[in-house]
Amino acid sequence: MTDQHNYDVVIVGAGVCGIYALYRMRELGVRVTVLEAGDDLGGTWYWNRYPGARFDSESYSYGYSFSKELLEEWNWTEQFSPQPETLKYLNYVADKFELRDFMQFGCRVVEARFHESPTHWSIELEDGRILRTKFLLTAIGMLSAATLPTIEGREEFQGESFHTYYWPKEPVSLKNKRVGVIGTGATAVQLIPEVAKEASQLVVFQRRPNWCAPLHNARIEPETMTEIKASYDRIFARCARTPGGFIHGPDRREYDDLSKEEKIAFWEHLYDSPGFGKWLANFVKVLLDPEANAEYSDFIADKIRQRVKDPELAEKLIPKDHGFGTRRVPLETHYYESFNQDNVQLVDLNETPIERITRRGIQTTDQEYEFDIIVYATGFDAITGAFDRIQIRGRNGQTLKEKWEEGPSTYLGLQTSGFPNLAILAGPQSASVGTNFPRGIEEAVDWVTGLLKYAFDQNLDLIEASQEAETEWTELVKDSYNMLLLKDVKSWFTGYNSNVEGHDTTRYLVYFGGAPDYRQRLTDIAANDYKGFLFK
Ligand code: NA7
Repeated sequence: MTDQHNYDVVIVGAGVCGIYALYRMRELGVRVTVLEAGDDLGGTWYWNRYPGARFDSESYSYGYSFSKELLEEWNWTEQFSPQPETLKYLNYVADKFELRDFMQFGCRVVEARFHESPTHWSIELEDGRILRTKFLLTAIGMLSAATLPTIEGREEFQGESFHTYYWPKEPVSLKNKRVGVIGTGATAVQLIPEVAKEASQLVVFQRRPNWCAPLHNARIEPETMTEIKASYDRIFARCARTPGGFIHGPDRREYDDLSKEEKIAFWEHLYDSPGFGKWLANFVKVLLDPEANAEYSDFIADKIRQRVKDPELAEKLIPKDHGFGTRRVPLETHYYESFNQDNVQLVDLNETPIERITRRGIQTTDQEYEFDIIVYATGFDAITGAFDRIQIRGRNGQTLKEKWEEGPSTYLGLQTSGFPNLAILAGPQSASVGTNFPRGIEEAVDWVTGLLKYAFDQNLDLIEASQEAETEWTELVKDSYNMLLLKDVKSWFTGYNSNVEGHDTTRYLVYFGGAPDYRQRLTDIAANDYKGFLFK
């Protein structure tokens, strides 16, 4: 084994999280490399190139906060940055901090195996190379394992077809094309209005509608950017106080003390404001209490009815099986208006299910739809999917997939017993996966950096969560769902995915105790000599 293959730390993934983890490891001065399956850095923002892909978080709340110089230099041009600009930003960060030389692209990890005496991980790459590292950090994304529908005949289709995550790098011409889109999640809701502008015919295949609300994107003029730069301290302090790490935090007024008129006036204001406020700046009770939730859902349903001309179609676009905010709320720009266009059609799969994909298009129980392009906006094997795609073997050769078969169990969403020296940055059951992502990952990465420094400083050989601490944390994660209405709704928050075998029961993937609570716990644990971890 040459020195070139030996590291103190290997980071898997060069997305938002991996880039920052590398920055911190470089600061620590350890021998580190990043292994990235893609041909370049960017993760989510490298892969998702579909038209309309952009932040749903305010751009200035999404950038890294660790460098004042970076904050001063970078100019966002839109309130909600589109994918190309975000990718440019991540490249700018990597270049500015000279991180690129420590990244290896086109490196898919197929297996990572823990070895005792001497303690290390061996990492096998698809190209056959084997690397060794003391510590292994995963930054493999929470929505990076795309899932295609298990519909018969997919490979028979003669036109172009792709999952939104793998939207081709080369421009795809939609002009005068007949396009079919399967899915109506946050991705499809961004994509559909863009396709509707170009395609001669767009057919949307909807299984369950979502509660969507307007994004209200706008350009950021240079003077506004100057003001934003002067306010960064306040912006990040605000994000640090809210449960989701966004600038939007819940309205804590007593719901029942307000008149119907007062509530409606507030909701009108939210609906007309940019971003996630309609979901996250709402009254707390809306997400906890069925009646309050129904009132707000009715308000949003009326908005949909006002925006969609055909009343029958409007009803199809209004969710009936879950209330507002109990699944991830897609933010949209003219989504509902797209369905008023003559070239756009909705197929309700509850009425006419898809039977198969054919050579020419999609066959439902009603008819065959012919397409030039089929787009699968069918989502992800969320949060645990990327872990399942690598053979991560801990003590006694057990894989993480086997250990998590019934659902993940972790300590803090950062470590799991039986897999020493593995830090799962922003892993399942962390709060980071439920927050404005960069805010969550900065915290997770900083904390793990502290833990590794502690280990390096004391020449410790091994770090592992105790089984007891893990069991306690996993229970706490389950409890964090208890109060929320979302616990009874099938979504990726609750671990459901109809396209993945076995993902048809509730799995507890997110710590919903809120970012401030999570941060406090991390701080206390570190101050307590990393209570809950075993060291050797
Ligand atoms: P989502 O939110 O998981 O949405 C996937 C969509 O695809 C959703 O509407 C699904 O319907 C639909 N789907 C999935 N499989 C099928 C099959 N087999 N047949 C018909 N329809 C299907 O993924 P997105 O990519 O939109 O968003 C993921 C996250 O990315 C998002 O939350 C943001 O955080 C960014 P269903 O609702 O399951 O009935």
